[in-house]
Parts: sequence; structure tokens; C-alpha cells
Amino acid sequence: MSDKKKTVLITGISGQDGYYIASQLVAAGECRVVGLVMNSELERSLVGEELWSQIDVVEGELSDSELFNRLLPEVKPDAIFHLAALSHVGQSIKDPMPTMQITGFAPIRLLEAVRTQSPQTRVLFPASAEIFGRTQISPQDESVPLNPCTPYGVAKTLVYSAARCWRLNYGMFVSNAILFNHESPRRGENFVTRKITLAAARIARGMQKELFLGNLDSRRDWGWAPDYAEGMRMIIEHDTPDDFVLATGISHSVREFCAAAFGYLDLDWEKYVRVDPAFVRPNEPVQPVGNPARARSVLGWSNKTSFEQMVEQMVRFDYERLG
Ligand code: F7E
Repeated sequence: MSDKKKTVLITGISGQDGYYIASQLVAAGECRVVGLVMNSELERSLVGEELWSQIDVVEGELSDSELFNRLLPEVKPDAIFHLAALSHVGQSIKDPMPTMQITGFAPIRLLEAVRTQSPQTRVLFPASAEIFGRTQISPQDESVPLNPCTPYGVAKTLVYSAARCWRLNYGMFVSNAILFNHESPRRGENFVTRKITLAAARIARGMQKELFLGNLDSRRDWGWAPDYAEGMRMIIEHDTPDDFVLATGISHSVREFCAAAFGYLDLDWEKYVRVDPAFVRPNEPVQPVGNPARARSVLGWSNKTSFEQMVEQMVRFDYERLG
């Protein structure tokens, strides 16, 4: 991966993780970065001119069954970060089939295209803490049995298992990053952290009066997305294909996130946050908290940004942007 001529294909480059991985690769200046987008016009503004001008862009839809058969001979990637997916867990519960198709089946077509056309290409899949679902074992490391409890978790379990299966049977370089929640100002506004930081900023600026959330007692292991992007790069650059948990090892509740975010703007969150049953999920992982010991010892990876620093950077971004 240090050879200047190498080409890295990133699907979902306008999403949070695709953006950070592309930015880090471009900054390192060691490879050509090609980003897959669905709609150049729309996604160009999401990515921003600075990064957009330093990458090549190809267009395509994951629902197109020939997408990867067409792209591989055209792009000739040495490595692929497959980050494009439908990634909202709550939405997957409301309407499971799109998530099964896009998050679950499209990566299998990618594996098959790589196997038949470009077997030397390295592939990284972002698996998810949702694959552990309702396990009673805590914290979760790579040895914990899978027990997904949402359609999104089932789709991710399919891809995680397929990666291991294709690796075993065909000797391909396919790795899984088992990602616990990771956040940043680039997080989508319908995920709870960004929903909270944006609302706190809007309330502080007098643009919003209340914030409606679901379960305030839910706990998550929240890390800083740029650190996880670095971890994914370390996994694909490792000597051998393998699976690694990327997590902080510490969990916080939604309630604690609210207190930290509103507190940063000197606001008492309890005055503004209300529960709306429409946002309460019927089913949640029991106690998602990851054990990143293996990534730490084998790769030398860790989440370097604390919970407090993460919340502060997200709130500051939203507050300043609104000003
Ligand atoms: O929910 C609770 C909600 O939607 C976090 C994705 O990146 O991480 C992410 O999935 C928690 C849950 O993320 C609201 O019930 C309360 O307990 O931000 P989220 P997620 O479902 O954990 C995993 C590892 C992934 O792989 C996914 O792709 O917050 N919660 N009130 C709420 N959640 C949302 N979205 N909105 C609320 O109003």
C-alpha cells in the first residue's frame, strides 16, 4: 500500500467514513483514490471541493447487479474499502428489504467480482457491533458468538460471514473491521449523536425549542470517526487478512450524551429533551461495548479522542456553522 502507483477504490466516499479514509489517503499522497458515488452533482457538495479535486470519481448504483463486474476492469483497484450501505438501524426495522439488498447482498456481488476478475485486490468490509446483537457477553471481542437482533445486524452478519468464507475457500485478502459506533460532524443528522448536537446548537441560537428522542437509557460505545478511519486503513494494510474490533471499551447512555452536548453550551438538557415513542426501537442490542485489545496489540491502533473531546468538537462545529 505504500507504492505510489496503487489505486484505492472507496465506495460511499461522500459518507462519513468514506470521506475520512479518502482524506487521509490523499494527505499521505501515496495512492490514487477513486470514489464511487450515486450522483456526482449531489455528492460533490457533500465531499467538498478540496477533496473532490484530488480524487477520481465513478458513478454507479449498488442495486445494479453488474456494477462491480463493470467497475473492476475500468478502475483496476489494488484495494477496495466498501463503505456504501444503508446504515440506519431504526430504518432497517421499519423497512427491512432495502437494507438486506444494499447492505447485505451487494457486498456478496463485490466479493464474487473480485474473486473472478481481480483476486489480488484487497477488500475491507465495515462490519458492525450490531452483529453481536443480544449477546450477554460483555465486552465483545472477535471471539463472541454472533447474535444479531435487527435486519441491519442480520445483513452485516451475512457480509461478515461471507468475507470469512471467501477468505477461507478462495484465499482472498478480505478483512472485517468490526466497528462500534463512531461519530463526527460528518455523521448523518438522523443518528442520535448528530441529532443531539445539532439540536443543542439550534436551541442555543434560538432556532429550535425542543428535541424529541427515543430511548434515553440506551448505551453505546461511541468513538471518534477519524480514528476509526485510521483503524480501517491499518487493517487493510496489515500483512494478512483478518478481523478486528474497533471500539473504545467505554459505553455512555443517550442521556449522558445529551448532558455533555447541552452542557457544552451551558444549557440544561432536561428542559428541552422529550421522549417520542416513534423513536423508541422495539429491540436493541443488550450492552454494546467493544474490547479493542486485539487491534491495539496487533495493529497498534487505539481511539485517541475522548468522549468529551468528541462531543465538544461536534457541538462546536454545529454551533459555529449556524452562526
Ligand atoms: O442510535 C438511541 C437508539 O441511530 C444509537 C450505525 O452507525 O452504530 C450505528 O447504529 C442509540 C440507539 O446508532 C434516538 O435507539 C434514542 O440505542 O445513532 P443511532 P445505532 O443504531 O447504534 C452501529 C454500530 C452501526 O453499525 C450503524 O450503522 O440511540 N436513540 N433516540 C435514537 N437513535 C436515533 N437514531 N434517533 C433518536 O431519536
